Amino acid sequence: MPRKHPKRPPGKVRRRRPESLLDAASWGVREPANKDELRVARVLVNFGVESGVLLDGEERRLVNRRHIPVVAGDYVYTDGEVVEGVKPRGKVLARYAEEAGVRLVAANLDQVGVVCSASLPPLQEGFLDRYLVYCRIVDLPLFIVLNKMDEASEGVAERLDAYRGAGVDVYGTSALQGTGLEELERRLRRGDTILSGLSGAGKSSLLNTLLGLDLPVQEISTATGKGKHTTTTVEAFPLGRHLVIDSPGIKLFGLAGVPPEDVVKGFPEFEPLVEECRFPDCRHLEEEGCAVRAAAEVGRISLLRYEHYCMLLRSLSEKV
Ligand SMILES: Nc1nc2c(ncn2[C@@H]2O[C@H](COP(=O)(O)OP(=O)(O)OP(=O)(O)O)[C@@H](O)[C@H]2O)c(=O)[nH]1
Ligand SMILES: [Mg+2]
Ligand SMILES: [Zn+2]
Repeated sequence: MPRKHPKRPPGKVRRRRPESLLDAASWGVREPANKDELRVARVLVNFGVESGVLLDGEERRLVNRRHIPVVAGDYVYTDGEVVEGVKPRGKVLARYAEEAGVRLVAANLDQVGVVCSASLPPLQEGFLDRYLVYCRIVDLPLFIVLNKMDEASEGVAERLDAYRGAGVDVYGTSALQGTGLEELERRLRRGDTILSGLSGAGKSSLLNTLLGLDLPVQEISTATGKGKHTTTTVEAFPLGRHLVIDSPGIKLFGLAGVPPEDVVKGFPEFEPLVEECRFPDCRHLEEEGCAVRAAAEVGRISLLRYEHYCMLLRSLSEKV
């Protein structure tokens, strides 16, 4: 029986959501005064009223408190029945959506796997670029999974060469035929990983094949070529000593609160060129003598990525 938990102290306002992606990690972190008397559990999934957790190696449910926000991957303090507080988080994945604002997705991550489709939904480089900017800023290693290789459209794998050039590992897989999964599994065993990306790319299908799960999957829409947002909760599954986390597909990775001058961190292939720019404070937009722009124009670096850089920098600069 879930224990009735005490009401919040009077006058305590509901915690405001963070406004910047970069503030999301500390959202609702609260260490109880009696933490030394409590046990620590790892959150696998937040069901709302309760959380599914790992406590001493066993899967259990704990009652959530409304004012203590928890996400998959959180370490929480508990008396064995109720979540009493959240431990300070390590690296997190947060996202921004116009309707919902900044959302904390999962916590205490070692890496992010962005799952893309080699067929439908179509590959969107701009989407990858945004993930890369966020992950480089928070220092979370990112890798790309190019799934549905069994029906790959022509030239799609080569479009990822720009990312390989930027030091990003790419894994070609087919959840349907089971190819490329050993390499992917080796990568997942390196640390706690979240799989993220567009709806319909095959995140849940990959975990079903890899871990023998029965997560719901749904065909993409024949009318739009897009996924149907089948997965609605962020849920972690143990894989060896680590967790692998399935998450709902997203439409756009917004970069709310990212300082414009940090955008360049998502474009490490610019780095060796920057010192050739005429002006030391070159932002690599229209400045004269910009070596980055010159390299993009002659194809030494990806023109598409350079254009995305300019777009991102302009859009973030306008907001401040
Ligand atoms: N041909 C092919 N189809 C695949 C593969 N992996 C997944 N699919 C199909 O793609 C569709 C979407 O798969 P899901 O696993 O639901 O995709 P998801 O990324 O979890 O989608 P959301 O939960 O909406 O974010 C399903 O019809 C799958 O059968 C693959 O490797 N090859
Ligand atoms: Mg899914
Ligand atoms: Zn420049």
